Amino acid sequence: MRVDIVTIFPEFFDSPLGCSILGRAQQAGIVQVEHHDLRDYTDDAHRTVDDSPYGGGAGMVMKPEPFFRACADILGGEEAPVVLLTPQGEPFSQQKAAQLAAQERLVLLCGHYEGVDERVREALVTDEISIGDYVLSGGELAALVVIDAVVRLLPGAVGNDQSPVQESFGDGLLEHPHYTRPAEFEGRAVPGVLVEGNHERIRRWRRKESLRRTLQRRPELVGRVELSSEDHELLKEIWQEMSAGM
Ligand code: 6GU
Repeated sequence: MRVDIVTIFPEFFDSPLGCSILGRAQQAGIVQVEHHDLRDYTDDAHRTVDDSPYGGGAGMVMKPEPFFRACADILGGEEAPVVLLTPQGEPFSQQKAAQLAAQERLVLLCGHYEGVDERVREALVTDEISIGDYVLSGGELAALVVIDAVVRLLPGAVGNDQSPVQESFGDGLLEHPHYTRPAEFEGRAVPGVLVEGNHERIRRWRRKESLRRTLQRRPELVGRVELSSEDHELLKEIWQEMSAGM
């Protein structure tokens, strides 16, 4: 996969793209991430990327021409999703990450100031993404979040090919609790079922704790997953334990 980022802060990306899974995935040739300085696509001596809004008011609006030139240069007639990172976008999700991970190329446009000229949205952008209901000073951090979530789904990016599906949201539920050695730490013991080594009991315990955690922290997610008959049994047990104050 190839990802092109268009930004007014290209330096922003050097360090995060160099470490961890993102760094290794690039080294391994699984993904190529390039960033482009939007100011390189201006045509005035001041390299102007913004201007005052038509109709007046506070704040500045990002000009359309540099974005159009940047995309024409980057894509050279090729088709690819062009994603604008903006708080007005569709809420980012694991499902959206999986959809983007299936693409050969992605172009990410980082918005700033009060916004981006609407014609960029109309004629250039195919997808608008927000990473949550809070305001960031620019789309750069959001672009990094999207890239991280997408790249780790690419085959070979995460050491164990199974782990991306097993974890939280891969199956729509939050993860069960995890433990490692020691078996007892400061008076807190690891649940016996995990130590005993009965794999069927361990599987059932994990599923139940995954359901319990999701029910407690993100109840709205439980309604969105397909529940098996075992899940219904486990939910009944959890409900009875909760009623009994356990
Ligand atoms: Cl994508 N951009 C900005 N500026 N703020 C945000 C965001 C994006 N997602 C959440 N807040």
